[in-house]
Amino acid sequence: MKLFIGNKNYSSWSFRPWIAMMVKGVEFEEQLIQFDFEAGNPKFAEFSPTNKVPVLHDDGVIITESLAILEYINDKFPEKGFWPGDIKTRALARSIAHEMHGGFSGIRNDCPMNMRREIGAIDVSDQTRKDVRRIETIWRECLERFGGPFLFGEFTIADAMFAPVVNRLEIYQLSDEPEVQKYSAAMKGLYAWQEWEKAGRAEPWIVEEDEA
Ligand SMILES: N[C@@H](CCC(=O)N[C@@H](CS)C(=O)NCC(=O)O)C(=O)O
Repeated sequence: MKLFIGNKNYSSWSFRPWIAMMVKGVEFEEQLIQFDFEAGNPKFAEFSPTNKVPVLHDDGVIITESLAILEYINDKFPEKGFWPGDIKTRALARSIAHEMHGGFSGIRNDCPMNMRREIGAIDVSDQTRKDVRRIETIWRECLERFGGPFLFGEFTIADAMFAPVVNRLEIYQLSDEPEVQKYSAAMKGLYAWQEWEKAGRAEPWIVEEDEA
């Protein structure tokens, strides 16, 4: 299996399947293709039908869309617990994973993931403030109900989908809720998180439009 990803400093969608596979111990080859937004990312066309990353190639199948990649990995390794085992809990986990995938346009537009950015607040839109309140509610309810340290106890795809948000809430100082701080500490304590962050910080490339 080969996972094509963008810059670790900025590529929030790439981070999701990458961290899930690392946390669950799935072996894969990784290929990082540097963003070149000015030129329209021409190299992406060589491996990605959507011209976007992440993309997973596995034995003749090409899977685009972060959440579809995660579902494929779950199907391929059902024993690894990518989703909660209980049907109703799994439905909740899928609900919030899909909400992340299809929503939160405010925080996604105003606050790019940026592993090496120094912590500091920026002006954000009302939509972003609404997104942050909703994220706080989701995390608080999940942690209270399932006991942490991750949203459904053990790390699942739901955590992978929210991983870039952990970085955004921290670097733009968007929340001081104690539950957010606790959850962020659990996520940032993962070896996989630390490896991704270290690599992102070491990258020399600057993407101006992602420097908020
Ligand atoms: N909905 C897609 C979004 C993928 C996406 O937008 N990826 C960005 C990088 S994080 C990208 O490849 N951008 C390149 C471009 O738009 O030219 C997913 O879930 O994978």
